[in-house]
Amino acid sequence: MTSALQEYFDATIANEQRIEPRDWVPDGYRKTMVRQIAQHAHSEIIGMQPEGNWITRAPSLRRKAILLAKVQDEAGHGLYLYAAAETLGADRTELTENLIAGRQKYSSIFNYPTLTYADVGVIGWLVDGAAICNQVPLCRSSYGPYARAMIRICKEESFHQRQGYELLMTMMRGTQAQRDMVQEATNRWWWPALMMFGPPDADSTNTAQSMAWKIKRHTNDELRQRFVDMSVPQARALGVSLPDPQLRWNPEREHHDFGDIDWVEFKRVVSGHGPCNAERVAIRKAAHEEGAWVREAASAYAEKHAREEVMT
Ligand code: FAQ
Repeated sequence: MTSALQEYFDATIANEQRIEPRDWVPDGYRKTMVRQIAQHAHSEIIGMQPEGNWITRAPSLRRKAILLAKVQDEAGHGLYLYAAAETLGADRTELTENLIAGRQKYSSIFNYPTLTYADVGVIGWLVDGAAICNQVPLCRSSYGPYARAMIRICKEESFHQRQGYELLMTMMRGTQAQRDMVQEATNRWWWPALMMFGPPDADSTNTAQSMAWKIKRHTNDELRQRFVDMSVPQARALGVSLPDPQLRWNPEREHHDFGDIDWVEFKRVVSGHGPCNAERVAIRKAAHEEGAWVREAASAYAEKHAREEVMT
C-alpha cells in the first residue's frame, strides 16, 4: 500500500503537479515542510518588531500610514503561513510554544537593532528585497497551500520593497545628515541581508533533499548571487556604496564577485546569541501571554456558535 502511495507522490513531484493536504506524503516531506513553513511564519511575526519599533516615531503621517500597513501585512503573512502549516497537521499553539522555547528557528536578520529611521528604508530595500529573491521561486514550491500563500506574500513584499526604496530616495535628496544615515544603515544591514539566504551550499543540510522534492528551486548560493547582482545597480542609482571592498563585476562569470561572509557571526545569531535575540523572544512571549484572554474569548464564541448551529 505504502509503495503505491509513494509512487503516486513521486509521480506528482516529477510531473510538476502540486501536493495537496489530502495527499499522502512521506514523513520526511511533512517534517521538512512544517519546519520551513513554521520558521517562515515565525520570521514574519518576529519580523514585525524591528520596524514596529518606529511606528510611534515616524516622521510624518504619510510615513506612519505606510509603515503601519507594512507591519500589518507581516502579521497577515504569519497567519497565512501558520494556516498552511496546519494543513500538514501541525498545531499552531504548539508552533508558537516551540518558537518561544527556542525549539524552532526564525530568520537571523530580525536579531539586529533598528537604530534610525533610515533602517526602515534599508529593511524595505535589502531585507524585503532578499525575501522576494528567495520567495518568488517558492511560488512554484511543490506543496500547494505554501506555494499559493507565497504568491500573495510576494505581491505584498514587492510593495514593501518599493516603499523602502522610495523612502531612501527621498532621504538621499535631503540633507547631508540624512544621506549619512542612509549610508550608515546600509553598512549595518548589507552583510546580515546576505546571511538571510542561509549557509553556503556545502554546509546546507537541507538543500539537496528539498530540491529533490521541489520545495526549493535554487540553492542558497544561487539566490544569494542573484541578490548581489540585483542590488549593485540599485545601490548605484541610490548613490550609496555597499560595504564590501571585494565587490566587483566578473566578466567571465557574468556575476559580481563579493567578499567572505562572516559565518561565525551567522552561527552565533542563529544559535540565539545575536544582538537582539533575547529581547525579540521575550516580547513575543509577553504578547502570547497577554493575548491568552483573546484566544479564550474567541474559542468560547466559536463553541457557542457551534452549539447554536447544532440546535437549529
Ligand atoms: N536564519 O539547510 P539549510 C521575511 C537554518 S523573510 C536562521 O540551508 P533550508 C519577510 C535552517 O533553517 C525571512 N536560520 O536550510 C520579512 C536550517 O536549520 P534546521 C524568512 C537559518 O531550510 C521582511 C539550517 O540553518 N524567510 O520574513 C537561516 O534548506 C521584512 C541549515 O540551513 C523564509 O523563511 C537564517 N537566515 O534553507 C518580514 C523563506 N538560514 O531547521 C518582516 C523560506 C538557514 O535544519 C520584515 N525559507 N537557517 O535546524 C527558506 O527559503 C529556507 O528555509 C532558507 C534556509 C533558505 C531560509
